[in-house]
Amino acid sequence: QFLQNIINHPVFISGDATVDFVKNHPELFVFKKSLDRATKMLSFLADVIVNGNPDVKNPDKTKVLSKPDFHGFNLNKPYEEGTKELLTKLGPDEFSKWLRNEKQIHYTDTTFRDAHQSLLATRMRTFDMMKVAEAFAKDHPQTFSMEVWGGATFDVCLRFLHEDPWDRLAQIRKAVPNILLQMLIRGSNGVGYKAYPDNLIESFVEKSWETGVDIFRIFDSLNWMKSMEPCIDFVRKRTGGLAEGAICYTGDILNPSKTKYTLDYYLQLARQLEDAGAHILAIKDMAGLLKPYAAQVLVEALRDTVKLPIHLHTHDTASIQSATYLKAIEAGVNVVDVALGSMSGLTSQPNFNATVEMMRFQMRHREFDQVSLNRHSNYWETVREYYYPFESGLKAGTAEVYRHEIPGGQYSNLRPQANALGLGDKWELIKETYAEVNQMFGDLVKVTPSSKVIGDMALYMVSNNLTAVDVLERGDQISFPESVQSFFRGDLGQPVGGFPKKLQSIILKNEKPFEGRPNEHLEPVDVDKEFKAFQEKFGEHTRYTDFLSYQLYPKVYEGYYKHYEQFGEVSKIPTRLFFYGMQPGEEAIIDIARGKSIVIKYQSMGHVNEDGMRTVFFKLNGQTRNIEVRDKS
Ligand code: 3PY
Ligand code: ZN
Repeated sequence: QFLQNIINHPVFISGDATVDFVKNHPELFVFKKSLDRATKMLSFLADVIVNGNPDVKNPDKTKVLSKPDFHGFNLNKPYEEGTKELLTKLGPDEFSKWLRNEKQIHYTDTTFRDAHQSLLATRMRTFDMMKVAEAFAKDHPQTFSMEVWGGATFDVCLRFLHEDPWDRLAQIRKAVPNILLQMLIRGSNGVGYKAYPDNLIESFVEKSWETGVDIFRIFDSLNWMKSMEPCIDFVRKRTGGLAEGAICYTGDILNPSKTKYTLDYYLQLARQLEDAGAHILAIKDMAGLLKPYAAQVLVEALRDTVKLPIHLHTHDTASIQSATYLKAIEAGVNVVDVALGSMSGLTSQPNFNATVEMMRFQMRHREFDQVSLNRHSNYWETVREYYYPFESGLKAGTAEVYRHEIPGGQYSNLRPQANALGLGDKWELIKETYAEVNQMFGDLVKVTPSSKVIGDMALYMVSNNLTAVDVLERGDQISFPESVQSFFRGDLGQPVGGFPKKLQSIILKNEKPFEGRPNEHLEPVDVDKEFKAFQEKFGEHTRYTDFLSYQLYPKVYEGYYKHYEQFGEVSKIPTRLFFYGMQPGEEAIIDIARGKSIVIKYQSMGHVNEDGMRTVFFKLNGQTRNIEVRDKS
């Protein structure tokens, strides 16, 4: 096989092989088994060449995508100790005390999670992260944490990127051993859109810690303590990590006419989170509604009310959130969430690079190498281009957010959802209706999954030309979206102030709602039995983490598994090729495993035959490979 690889190698054939030929071409050591992997990869590429990536609806054929720039990254330098080592040394309770008393401001970088969830519909691939994860950890060891997992990334990894989210986490952990890694978990809803049995969440938390998560930011989409308490408990009991309890911020505490989500309301929630055992308190401002002066009042009051360190998260949708950070930092906040320059702003987090500069020469400044931050930002600027089909279209900050209150993470998803329903030209009306539905539903805390319920209802009303009056007057003849019925049944818990009763009975018809914990009636998963059944179905090679993915998203996992069987590990394919295929004559070297690469050259594509198939001609490590693909056009 080795000899075959040599004599078929293009460099050898061209007569250009030198004494270093074998040393410089690791692909010569790629043997039969990996050729199977390679064939699967070629099948995927052939499919994208012929049919396009189904996730990219209207690729711009004229678009020129530049190569990412790694200029200046020095991987030979050692890792410096960071917050990860400190947590190991102090343990979670002492770490919490240490953080509370920190004088300099700390930063969490959200580039690997919320930034792309909020700008690019969560599509950022592991491939692009792994190019810079190690460099980031070596260049910025003073970063408090990196948010890299959870939220919508779990679902999107499996469903659209055909990647294993657990592998992503493990790879990042390996590349970032010195900085705390953070995830977002939706309390009893885990990383899904509904409540799961407690023992499943417990096991999920434990495995997440074992795979690499240190900080669990725990929230509930209705600020319901009963959904957050067990999760805080699991982090304390099953991991050595930090439980960060979040209050989701909505409304405006400085608006005297708003009486539901008041300062007192948030202070009481903070006390409850502290009593439940949280190590850190997060203010999760998912829509970017926390204005600068409100932040000052809130942070000062929270510092007086609880002994926990305070971690502030916001979205820059209205474009004034750096002022919010300034006021919050003056008021004593301990950590703020930021994203690297080119992945910041708009529905994402405020700009990391610029926030550091804002604080320079001030008492609470923390030193970061600006040149290095910019270098990392420039890398992402180029890479972001590859994801242009997933951009939300928002071009400037918008104060409209104070009216519709759409969370940043939902904004970039709602628009493609609207387009898919043929409602692209009704975007203004959809945002208006979103605000209207929020009022109809009693002014909710809106964040996944409660925000999805409002979004679903708004899309439903717009596509059916319904107004709020229609819903109230003719609702008994309307069959509402499943997520809306489920919400009014109490499946997501109880909203602040309860459900609007009249609307609830219209939506539920004769069904009786319940008021307990949503997962109270769910049977615990019989893990031994179910894992065995899972392995019988999917094979003994599957892991416990696969089983957890399946438990959370059965259909999505099945889709992922089938894709994997057919196309193998597509996460290794460079992003441009993954989304847009290859051009005739183009050659690519792909690392399919550690130290193993293959050379792929796409040559040409044949005509479609009477069975609707096309042959795609490649060279794989210099040898001709023909792949048959069904033309779906
Ligand atoms: C999520 O739950 O995915 C969020 O990002 C909420 O803000
Ligand atoms: Zn967010």
